[in-house]
Amino acid sequence: MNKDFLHTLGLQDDNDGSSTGQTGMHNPDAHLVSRSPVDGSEIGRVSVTTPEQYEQIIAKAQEAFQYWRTVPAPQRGEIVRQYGDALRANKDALGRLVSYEMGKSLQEGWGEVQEMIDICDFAVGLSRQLYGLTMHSERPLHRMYEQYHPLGIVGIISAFNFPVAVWSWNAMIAIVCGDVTVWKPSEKTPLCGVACQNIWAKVAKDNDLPEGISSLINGDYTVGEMMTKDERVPLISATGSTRMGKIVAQTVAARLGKTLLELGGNNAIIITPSADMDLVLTGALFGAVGTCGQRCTSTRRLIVHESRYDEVRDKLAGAYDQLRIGDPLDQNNHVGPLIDTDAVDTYLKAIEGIKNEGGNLIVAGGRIDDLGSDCYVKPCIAEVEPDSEMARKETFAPILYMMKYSDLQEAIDIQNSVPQGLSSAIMTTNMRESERFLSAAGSDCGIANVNIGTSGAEIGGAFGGEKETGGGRESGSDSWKAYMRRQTNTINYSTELPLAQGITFDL
Ligand code: UN1
Repeated sequence: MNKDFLHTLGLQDDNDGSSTGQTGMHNPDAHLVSRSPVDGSEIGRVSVTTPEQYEQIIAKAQEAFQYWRTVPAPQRGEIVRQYGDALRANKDALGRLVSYEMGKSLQEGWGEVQEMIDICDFAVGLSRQLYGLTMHSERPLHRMYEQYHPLGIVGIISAFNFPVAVWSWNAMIAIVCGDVTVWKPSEKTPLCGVACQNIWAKVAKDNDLPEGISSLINGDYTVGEMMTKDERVPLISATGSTRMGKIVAQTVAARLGKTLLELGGNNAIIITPSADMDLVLTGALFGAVGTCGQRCTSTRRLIVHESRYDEVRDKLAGAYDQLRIGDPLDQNNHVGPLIDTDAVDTYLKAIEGIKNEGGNLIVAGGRIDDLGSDCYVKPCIAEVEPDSEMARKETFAPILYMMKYSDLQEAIDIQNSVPQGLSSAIMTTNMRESERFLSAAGSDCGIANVNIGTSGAEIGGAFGGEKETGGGRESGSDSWKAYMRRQTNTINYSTELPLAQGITFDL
């Protein structure tokens, strides 16, 4: 395989990110080994950040913040614009790295870089729109308004499944807001982190910016913990499992820091009697097997009206038979590998769990042995009861649960009965059904779609969900407010000092 993209991104064998000045000295003792799930080979090594290096990085970030917060927001936006251009120039190489290090299809790897470019564009526009409100004071000759100021250092913890885009949703918004960022990428995809940082470092250097506006740290959860416990880091934005999120939330809350959490999903599509079958098939298929079932927004459950159940099941099973599984860099393939062999074990255990609780495998799953690594599996479909214990859990793998309903309220109740609340969808051509699904008594998720699957959210909307998904909102809309502190200002331009609420306090 041609691995020129590693060279393009500055990821030669001896480069572990230290050339960017961000990970400090080479630490010979501790490395993360990046192994491709595509062919099982080692791509490179990245040194683990030591506590001493972490201190240096935080010191540089604090220093950079003193400067960056004083730069006008539109000028900060101009730097993000340049970063977006640098991403355009590197889109092919970075997309290939994402695909090779993480295992998603090349098309999805490029799509992820496109999301980064899009959030840069969004952030550039936003840099002129960090609006606060003006209120009418109840006192004469007083003016009252609010403004948003940057918070400081934003710690970003991201997951392997979107190894570059999710960082950019946080970092690009935080940077136009005047914050500085410290990023701990997933230890499963560290080279994606180094590549993004290398691209940043060049833009920063070209503009004579201080080091420390964007920094990288690497390692396992113990490295993340240095940040979550650190009161110099006012906001931690973490994407990953609910298990991880609960630990991060408690650690950060113990010091009254802020968190923005984007955790597990258990996303369902309700398929109603009037559903358009072509939309159902495309939406459900891409949602369930795209990224090998490793999106937070992957479709995990189909809640199908009894009148359409057999049709959906048979057509979908037919479509699964056509899936080409294999090297994700080969554009003829639809589905690549899972991230690692631990993920394969979790997937196989889940299939055992489904069998144990009496579920029926319509499309059988299992490991595929002859495809280049031990990480390839066959996407499967299981027919289960609506109260299935297995279907309540998020298994980060291509397992799709199908269940029947007879009345829309029942379908909505099933959809809402799981602990997670990220994405949801209804397939219907009946306006009454779709409006009910979107109403306060409908889906309880952060994302609710009509005639679209559960995955593939656009960056322009606020992204995140409720309940065990963690409640955070990233990316578009007014998500930027989480990265700033709001200040209410009241100005008295009279010669009196009237007190609020009509109180008199005469001596
Ligand atoms: C994630 O899986 O963590 O909605 C993010 C989507 C993507 C984002 C997913 N745009 O599928």
